[in-house]
Amino acid sequence: PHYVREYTLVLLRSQCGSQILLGYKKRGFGQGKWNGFGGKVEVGETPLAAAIRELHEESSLEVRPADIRLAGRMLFQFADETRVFRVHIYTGSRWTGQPVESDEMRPRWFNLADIPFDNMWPDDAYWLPKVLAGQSVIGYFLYAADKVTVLHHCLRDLVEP
Ligand code: 6U4
Ligand code: NA
Ligand code: NA
Repeated sequence: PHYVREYTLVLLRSQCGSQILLGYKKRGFGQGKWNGFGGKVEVGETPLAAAIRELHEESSLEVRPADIRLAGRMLFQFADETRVFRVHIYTGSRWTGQPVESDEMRPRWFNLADIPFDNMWPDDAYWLPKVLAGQSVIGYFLYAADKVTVLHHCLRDLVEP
């Protein structure tokens, strides 16, 4: 049987909008890739609270709940695994503090024209441009066991009531 695990992912935009903050994942799942900041939602925790906590643990930055918005909810699966990743994606452009390297992540600002898609999860190339354009998305990606090949995907605009 398949089981769902809840995760978060935070993508911060510079105030002028021309850059995004990514982290180089130094260990664990997605090691060696650039990604937003995030991790597992803990028992009894809301996805929003988890997103704020993980951003702080991995980058030292602090954001207020009112300063990040839901930008997407995605399901990711691998053909050879029973685990389903349900990832709640948030964006924001207000925070306090300076990004600091952690055990898990090395933060770096990227110009929107220079996002390192070749060193990111391949699904990011599908949905991140939409999120950066201000859309919210909902989608599903099924990867082959190689964790590179996208076998199936479905991506739609998300409208929350
Ligand atoms: P620990 O706490 O060490 O067990 P770990 O297994 O390292 O956790 P963690 O906490 O870094 O995983 O969480 C995985 C992160 O990867 C979350 O921010 C969600 C994100 N993620 C998972 N699948 C993704 C995908 N296909 N595309 C993407 N981000 C993904 O852009
Ligand atoms: Na993490
Ligand atoms: Na984690």
